[in-house]
Amino acid sequence: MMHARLTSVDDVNGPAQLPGYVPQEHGVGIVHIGPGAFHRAHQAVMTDDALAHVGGAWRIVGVSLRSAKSATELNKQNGLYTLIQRGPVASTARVIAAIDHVIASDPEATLQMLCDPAVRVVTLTVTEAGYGIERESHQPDMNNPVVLSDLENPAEAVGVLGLLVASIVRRREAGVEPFTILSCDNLPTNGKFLRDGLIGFARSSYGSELAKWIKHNIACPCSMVDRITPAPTSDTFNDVAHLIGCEDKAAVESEPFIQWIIEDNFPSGRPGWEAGGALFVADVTLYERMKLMMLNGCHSMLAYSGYLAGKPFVRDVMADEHLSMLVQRHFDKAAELLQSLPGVDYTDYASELAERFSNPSIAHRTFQIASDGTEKLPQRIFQPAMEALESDKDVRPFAFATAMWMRFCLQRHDDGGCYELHDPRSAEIAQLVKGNGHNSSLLSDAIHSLPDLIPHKLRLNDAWRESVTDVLTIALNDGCVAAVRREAEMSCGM
Ligand code: CS2
Repeated sequence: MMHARLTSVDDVNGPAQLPGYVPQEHGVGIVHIGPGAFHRAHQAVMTDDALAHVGGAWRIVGVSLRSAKSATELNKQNGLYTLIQRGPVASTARVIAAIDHVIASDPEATLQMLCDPAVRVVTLTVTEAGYGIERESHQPDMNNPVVLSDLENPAEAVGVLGLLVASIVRRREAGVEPFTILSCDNLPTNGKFLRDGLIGFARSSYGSELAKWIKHNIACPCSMVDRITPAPTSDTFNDVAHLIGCEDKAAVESEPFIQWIIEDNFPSGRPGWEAGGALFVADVTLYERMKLMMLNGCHSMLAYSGYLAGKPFVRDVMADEHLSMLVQRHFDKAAELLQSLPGVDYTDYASELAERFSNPSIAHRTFQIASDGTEKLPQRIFQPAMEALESDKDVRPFAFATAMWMRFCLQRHDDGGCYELHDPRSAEIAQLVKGNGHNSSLLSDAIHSLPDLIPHKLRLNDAWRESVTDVLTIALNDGCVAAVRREAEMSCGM
């Protein structure tokens, strides 16, 4: 059956929830960089709730710096799209109207939008790799070609740091009040990371006076975001067509759970995101650590081990006797490293995570989570591993995750079938593992030698190295299913 395309809420003739406000009655107040599936399932939804319940001029203009896909799909639909929230038993559909339009790969139009006095908040979901900031130093990454060219020619910037700093300069020159910049990526102290990167970029490109001005005038609160959002598939689009009675190529799907914990520091105002459930706190650090180390850390562990053990989806991992034990072990050992957080019980948090991961209606691919390991593992696995070593706690779960990632870097299954490594450092990794893939010590040495990745303390620690090699030996000799089984039996006292 052919459906009309969603271009107005009047097109919807199925059981979908419609926006509780008239979009045209609200002006734009937010520029969001990176309007992909996660943004559409998270910040845009909370903004939709804020517009419906609190109001204000807070609609969003999306900026896509890489691909034109979201602009093409959303602009055809006047920014409207459907979100399916898939619960274990029933799914609900909801049409979101918070996005006004999307600008794609157009730095000048982006700058103009960023300089609009109506824009008071800039939000970002550009992934761990997208900032162009070095993780250790928090300084602009000089190995990143976009950062380098933006530094040489800041007036023609095309990257995240360059565009933000250029717009700060233009606004300041025009006497326009500064905006607040809110990072929504899974990085520790994401606001501070971004702020340091902006100050470093400003110092190198425009001089120390601007750097100082940014330091005193631009707020970059930290935030922790959480919602499991599988990449949309043809099932998403078919289900949406059925639920709303028209075609929607910008649709996304997610679990029902949503969480946003935000440092309350918005000198130029903000939407009433509380209406969507956002929690404003003075310090986000402990929430961030909890989520990164328990949810994301465990996700990475189960993505590598699960994918290699033949489990395409997270729900399959949770249905497996041995893998689910390793998931529980990971939660327990990560939780042991966390300081207590008033009002939060880490045991309850772990049970809730296990339930979310087991949701049978969510087809979250282990392969999707396995992408960008070199960007994700430092905060999810290596940092907790260092803390475990320092406090004499169990380092084994983190060594297991690391070994399975190293095994994953070989880009082949036990039966010889191949897959691609999606990682910004895939070429370097491929070079390092060449000829070393059949020997656990050689493979471990090769990947440990990747510059600026695994911290020195771990690289030089014998217990850590032995654990990694031990897991790799079984995985290479007996296969990944055997490595998972042995790990579960060994560490869970089976
Ligand atoms: C996942 C996250 O793909 C990944 O690396 O761990 O996207 C995870 O699903 C979200 O952070 C959940 O909020």
